[in-house]
Amino acid sequence: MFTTVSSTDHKLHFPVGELSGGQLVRPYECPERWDYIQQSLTTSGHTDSRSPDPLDMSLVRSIHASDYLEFLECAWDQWQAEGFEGEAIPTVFPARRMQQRVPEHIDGKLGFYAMAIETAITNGTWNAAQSSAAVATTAQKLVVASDSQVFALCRPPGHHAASDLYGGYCFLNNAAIAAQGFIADGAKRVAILDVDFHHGNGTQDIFYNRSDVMFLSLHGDPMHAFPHFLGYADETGAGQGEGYNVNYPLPPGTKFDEWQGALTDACKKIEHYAPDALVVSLGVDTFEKDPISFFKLTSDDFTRYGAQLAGLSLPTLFVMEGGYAVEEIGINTVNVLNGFSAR
Ligand code: 5XA
Ligand code: ZN
Repeated sequence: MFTTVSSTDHKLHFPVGELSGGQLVRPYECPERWDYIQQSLTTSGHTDSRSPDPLDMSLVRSIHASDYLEFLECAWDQWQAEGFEGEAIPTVFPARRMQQRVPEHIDGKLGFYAMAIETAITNGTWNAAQSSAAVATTAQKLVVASDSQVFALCRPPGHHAASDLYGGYCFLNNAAIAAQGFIADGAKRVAILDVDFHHGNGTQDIFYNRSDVMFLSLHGDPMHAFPHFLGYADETGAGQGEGYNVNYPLPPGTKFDEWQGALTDACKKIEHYAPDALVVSLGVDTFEKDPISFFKLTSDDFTRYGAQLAGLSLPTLFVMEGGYAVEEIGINTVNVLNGFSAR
């Protein structure tokens, strides 16, 4: 049985608008996602749950730049101080051949720190982001303490957040902070396996020059899928990190057999790396009915790959990322956990 760490503070972040397909729509990343997952956990017997401990900001600072953290903390107040009445979204960016300076005006700051514009900042965003990171770090400590099966029900998600970038619904990189927590607690090597449909550009960027954290990601080919500008197979790490970044970009329409082929290869690489702990960035937007993705996994496929991950026999922390087919998000998430614990 899994222990779940979660916090109702996720509800503090509930933007009402997302620019999608040229229209302002209700964000796909909505609070009900959390409710559906909680319900499925309860009905399937994963009833052991707990709230997070206070967030260790020094750990967060070892992953995120201090100017970025200050920006996140103050963005909403600065936005309001300008008299703006809507939600804070960026409209201008430091594109090619422009200055990479942090402007004083909030419009400039938003563009400087954003990697995408679907992600609004609102009144409760900073507190919700901190609670999500606290969920991940508390869960990480539980894995260290008991080697038990732990699920961090993080919301907002984290894998698109780089040390100084937000977007793709992410503010603090929960999986990266948890991985750093394992290192701080004595792990020599940690592997992060990202099975969300979207490439975890933030996680890759954070660890790109490091050999103590290996990052492997299965995702929609960025030629055709968000985040478009990172996630290609030729991104293999740099400096000390050369060879410790592995991307598996997969084409539109990918079904489980092909997806599992990539997973099997990733698992072999993880075995060879022999990490002390594994962090799984668990997005279930690989599901065939997901509204913003193009893989074709069925609900049963999630159980299958959960069992395959258990075969690695590693202390494992599951950290929630994306998934927007809200009716099925709970069952698909629980299927991974059930597959993992049944093996
Ligand atoms: O894993 N990332 C996501 O699910 C967010 C994608 C945002 C696309 N605009
Ligand atoms: Zn995703």
